[in-house]
Amino acid sequence: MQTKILTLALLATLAAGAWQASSAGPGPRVNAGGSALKHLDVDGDGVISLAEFVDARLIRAENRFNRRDDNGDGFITEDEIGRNGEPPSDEQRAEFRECLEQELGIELPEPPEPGSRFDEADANGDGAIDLAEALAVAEQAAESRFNAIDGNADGVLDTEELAAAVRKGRAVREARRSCREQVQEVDDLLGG
Ligand SMILES: [Ca+2]
Ligand SMILES: [Ca+2]
Ligand SMILES: [Ca+2]
Repeated sequence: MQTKILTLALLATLAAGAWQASSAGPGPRVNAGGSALKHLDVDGDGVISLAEFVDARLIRAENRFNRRDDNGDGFITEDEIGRNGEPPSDEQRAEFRECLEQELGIELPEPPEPGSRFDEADANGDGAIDLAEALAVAEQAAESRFNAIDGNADGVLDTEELAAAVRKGRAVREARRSCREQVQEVDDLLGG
């Protein structure tokens, strides 16, 4: 039993060492999650409250809203959302999804129907999303994200929880990048 615990502790130390070595960049490096804490901990009590988390997310949502609102009329239309080049085909989407599930070793939830997110966000159904509607969606998303990160469910995010979330986020980003490349490679190979 004792040996097992020692081995696990050793493994954890080695893993931490490997992580630090692989992430050593130029200049001093804050621990994973450390800079998130510095940014988000407005009242400086060393943890992130739900309010701190949601506020930060709403500021980002407002900036994103303004970027997307191409003609600056205060509404985002489906047209303005779909302006980021050609959307991936169903086939590409399916390949990407399969690859991601393999890389991350998880089963992803069913993707939403195309357009359903827009319709959900468009609460009053006038065919455009205004800032209040966009912020309502962002607030809900922020709350569920907060709860997902709050591993011990004590209503605040501590440094350990932040570090774990940052590491997981990095792994997901890495998997997405690698899967995008894989899907692209098949396309490049097969042509048009
Ligand atoms: Ca705080
Ligand atoms: Ca607009
Ligand atoms: Ca917590």
